[in-house]
Amino acid sequence: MKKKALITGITGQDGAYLTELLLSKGYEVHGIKRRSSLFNTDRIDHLYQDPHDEDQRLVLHYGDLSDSTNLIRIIQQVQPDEIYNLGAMSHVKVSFDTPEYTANADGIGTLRLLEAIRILGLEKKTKIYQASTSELYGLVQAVPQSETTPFYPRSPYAVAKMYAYWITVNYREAYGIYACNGILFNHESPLRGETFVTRKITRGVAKIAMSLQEKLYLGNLDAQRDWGHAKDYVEAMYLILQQEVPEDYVIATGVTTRVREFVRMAFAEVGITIEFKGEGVDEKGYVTHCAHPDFQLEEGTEVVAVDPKYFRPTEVELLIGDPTKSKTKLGWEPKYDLQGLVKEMVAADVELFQREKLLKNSGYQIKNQYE
Ligand code: NDP
Ligand code: GDR
Repeated sequence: MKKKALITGITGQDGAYLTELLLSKGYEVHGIKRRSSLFNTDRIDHLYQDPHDEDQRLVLHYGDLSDSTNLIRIIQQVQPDEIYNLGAMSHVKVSFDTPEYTANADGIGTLRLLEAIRILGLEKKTKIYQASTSELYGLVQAVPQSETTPFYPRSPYAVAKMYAYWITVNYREAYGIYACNGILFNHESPLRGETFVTRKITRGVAKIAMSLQEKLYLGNLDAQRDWGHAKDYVEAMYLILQQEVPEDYVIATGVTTRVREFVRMAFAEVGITIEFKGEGVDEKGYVTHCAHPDFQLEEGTEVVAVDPKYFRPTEVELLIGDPTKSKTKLGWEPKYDLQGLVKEMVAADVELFQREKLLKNSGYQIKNQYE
């Protein structure tokens, strides 16, 4: 019998990679997508199957984590063996603007799924993975952060995810549901949303190199993150649901890097060396050398500046995970390092903007997009 998985957040970065992985393992994959006024399935369109095909392996359902009746109906219809709850308002800065919605989708949304399992009597059949986050650690209590490090959330997003974390643990203990938290540290890819810092940087670098943008404005350049590749991290999600006993796991690389260093590495990928000068809001990045034959940037050109509008009311300064448990118990090991990740992301954005540049050179108007 084919296993069935239901993925919330299937249209997101992780949803797309996880769908590919589960399809490759022979699963029938069901996903919940939100109605939107524009197409929002860009990341999974390559996996699209004509709904008239007989052997339907990828099925999308309209739904929302804020709608219990919808979730109950979909779960009743699908009868999934595994649910991966990846759906969330996942942007930390935006959660300060939409705190109530974030609590509803990211916190109560998890409760709605767990209750659906209970209401439908699926406690013994359906396993559930909760997309927990290193943001739970927030204000540094100890490093590296492991499964036993205390939480101190620093944003409405992290507080909502803290509720989701504990309600997952509680339903496991109270009702015997196979329910687990993956406490995942930041993971990126060419599919990363454009407003998260790594993708904003790789897009900015590609556009600056191709003279489509002059400057990259960023917030806190000192923040330190433990960045991995989303492809590696969806493997861990899958493994977490394949164990004998349901448990919670930290998924991280164990290496931390400042935002400033990520910027430097991304520019280096297009042959541009930059140097930072100044402090705080006055810090700027200047070109010191441009070695790429196709990109012409003069020495001394200011390409990075700080804009305080990207600062957060409360910041998470340092994240560095301890993946010992996932390595020993799950046998999980990341295949990518940061250098490989940066290389892949910059190459993908250079390719993307080469197409844009071609259009511009042919007289087409290029759209502005707001970050
Ligand atoms: P994305 O922002 O790329 O994707 C989020 C997904 O959730 C999208 O499919 C989005 O739909 C969907 N969604 C948003 N709100 C709702 C809602 N109310 N009901 C149903 N679906 C909704 O996130 P990632 O793929 O990067 O992350 C996946 C999960 O993992 C998230 O829960 C995130 O918080 C968590 N996480 C991510 C980490 C990371 O570094 N990437 C690290 C740790 C945890 P739409 O496409 O329509 O917007
Ligand atoms: P984060 O990711 O908040 O860690 O949440 P993000 O990439 O948004 O920020 C990382 C760090 O970079 C600093 N920063 C900027 N961030 C953004 N977005 N834009 C900027 O211009 C900028 N300049 C500096 C931030 O202040 C921060 O310190 C991500 C999300 O995927 C969450 O859903 C997930 O739970 C965590 O990772 C783990």
